[in-house]
Amino acid sequence: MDRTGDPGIGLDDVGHKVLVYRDLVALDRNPDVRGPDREIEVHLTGNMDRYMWSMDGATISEVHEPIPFRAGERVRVTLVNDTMMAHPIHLHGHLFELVTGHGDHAPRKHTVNVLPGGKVSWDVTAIPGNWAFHCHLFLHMAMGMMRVVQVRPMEGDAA
Ligand SMILES: [Cu+2]
Repeated sequence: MDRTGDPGIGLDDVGHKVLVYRDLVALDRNPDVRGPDREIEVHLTGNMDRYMWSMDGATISEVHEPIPFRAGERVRVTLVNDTMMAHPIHLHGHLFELVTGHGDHAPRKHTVNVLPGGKVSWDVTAIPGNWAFHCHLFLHMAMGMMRVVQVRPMEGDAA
């Protein structure tokens, strides 16, 4: 479920106000306010007992295909955390807009923490290149919670 209104782990009963993702609002209007052209869902997966971490049930070493985007397209990415740990997920080369109800002043992030059992959606405008997309807990990344997002030019665009 959407947990962007929940305090982080250990901050439930601290006796003072805790800011949550939904409190964030961009100071400036977002540079790209188009709705998404398409949507993808990525599950954050793993096995706590064996300390195995993956995306969509497979590690980076088991998946040789990148996640394909087209340059300039607007993609809604929904991260679904199927594990019992929080994962701060980072996409290189981009700022994305969290879908937390702030319209054209959505907060812009390059990393978003996804709470256990939580899901987070964001919209991103794809920039050409091969971009690392991974959990920012180094051991999780090293164990395989990582992909490459490959952004290719649109058909017909000059190379
Ligand atoms: Cu992680």
